Amino acid sequence: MYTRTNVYAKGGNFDDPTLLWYATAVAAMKKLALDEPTSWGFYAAMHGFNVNVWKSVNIPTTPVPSKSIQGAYWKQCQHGSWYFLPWHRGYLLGFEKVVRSFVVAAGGPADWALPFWNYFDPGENKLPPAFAALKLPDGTPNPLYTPERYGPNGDGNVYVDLSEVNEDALGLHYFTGKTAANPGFGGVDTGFSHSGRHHGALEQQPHDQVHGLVGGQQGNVSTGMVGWMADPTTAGFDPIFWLHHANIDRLWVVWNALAPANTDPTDSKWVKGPASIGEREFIAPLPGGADYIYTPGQVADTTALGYTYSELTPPSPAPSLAARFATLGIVAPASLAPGAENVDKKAELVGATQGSVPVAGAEIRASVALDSATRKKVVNSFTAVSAASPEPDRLYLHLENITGTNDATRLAVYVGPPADAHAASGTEQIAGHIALFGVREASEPDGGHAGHGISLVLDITKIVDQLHLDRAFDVDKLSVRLVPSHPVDKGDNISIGRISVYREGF
Ligand SMILES: [Cu+2]
Repeated sequence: MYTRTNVYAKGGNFDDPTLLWYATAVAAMKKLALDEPTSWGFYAAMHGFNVNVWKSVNIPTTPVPSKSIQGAYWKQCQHGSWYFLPWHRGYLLGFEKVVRSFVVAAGGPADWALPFWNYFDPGENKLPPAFAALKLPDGTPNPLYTPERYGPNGDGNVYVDLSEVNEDALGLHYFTGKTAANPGFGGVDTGFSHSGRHHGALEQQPHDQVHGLVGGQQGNVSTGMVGWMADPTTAGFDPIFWLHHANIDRLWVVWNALAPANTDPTDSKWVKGPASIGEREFIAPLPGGADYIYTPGQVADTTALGYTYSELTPPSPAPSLAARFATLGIVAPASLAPGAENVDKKAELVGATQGSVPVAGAEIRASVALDSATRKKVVNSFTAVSAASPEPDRLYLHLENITGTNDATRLAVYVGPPADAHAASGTEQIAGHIALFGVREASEPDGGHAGHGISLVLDITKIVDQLHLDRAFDVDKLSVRLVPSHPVDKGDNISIGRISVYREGF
């Protein structure tokens, strides 16, 4: 049994032999040509490949393997899909075996395992020092360092801004959303989905956000070079990528153990993977020329795969339903079993913007018109709590079909009463942060998804609860304000197809 340990267990620097051996193996993999299946570039290209993008960010693009090899191995990463978690788990497993083989070849430990970076642990949100150092302890260049990593402010100071990330996904009790309102913990039913549309809750937060925060873009306007981590086509080139994904993989294990309802899909399309419906199989090269071909069902249990994590304690629990009832001042009926909340609910559109919302400049404002009959259902749900309808509606803000060319874009999203409402009727609140990881590929008209872009979801139940308490929800529209981390250049062509509000209730 291999144990993946916390990168900060020994300070996150080269006092930790795990990191020194990682650097040794990364250097060896980087020496191999791009068309070697166990090379650094080949493994990164399995996540994504685009000649022009690679050239634009200082990545060598030759020698490429044959078209058939590329077709089988490259551009495999699953995003906007219920395959997001299992595909990346197998990818990490193959990578870890390759790294271990180079560690052992260099005289290192046979039980080497990939560390994880849990940026949520106190004091550990800064890029681990072993990745920021220019030199190894022996004075040679550090293969874990890359200059194409700009951080949240575009100045090379790399850290995960904790105000932009959360682990709220762990509070969901369903892997796949059963309504259109919420894509669930692990994402929605898709086929093979290299750049899919609907990002699952864990994929969106913290996964996408950390990619955007670590990669960032150079300078303080959106025209600077995009950091490798901020774009799926280049992310695998950054040695920290693998530690970020080990943390996401770890959170999947944590989620499975949190509640009996937190089970993986049993649908054979998920269990047997896309190859079972005639699409590409999941495949990773192993040391010595073999391949690891896997299905989601085969990677669902990490113990069976022979590894575990040194840290599997869940973060402090998400606010309970009881807390919501207390805030609203209503009496809860017999408590809902975790998982029951998704069973019989319906999703319904409450309102949407008229047309698309262009995203440019330092601030963007939009107005979501609410349908009065549907809005009344939401209002009524606060007072109609009963055995048949055990919880008031939950509300979700959808940012649908976001298209554009700059994956490093991050936006803070605020929701409040209409701008023209009386000042006393409630105030704007932050709904969350989004990062447009994957937007460029998902916007390409010749991509697998006809250029639909990406769709992200923010749970605004708390905001609507507060508006309801402030008697400010009975309005015909809500205002939405977007604040980009960098002023967005018009040339990035970023646009949100529609901003909408969905209710999910009984
Ligand atoms: Cu990722």
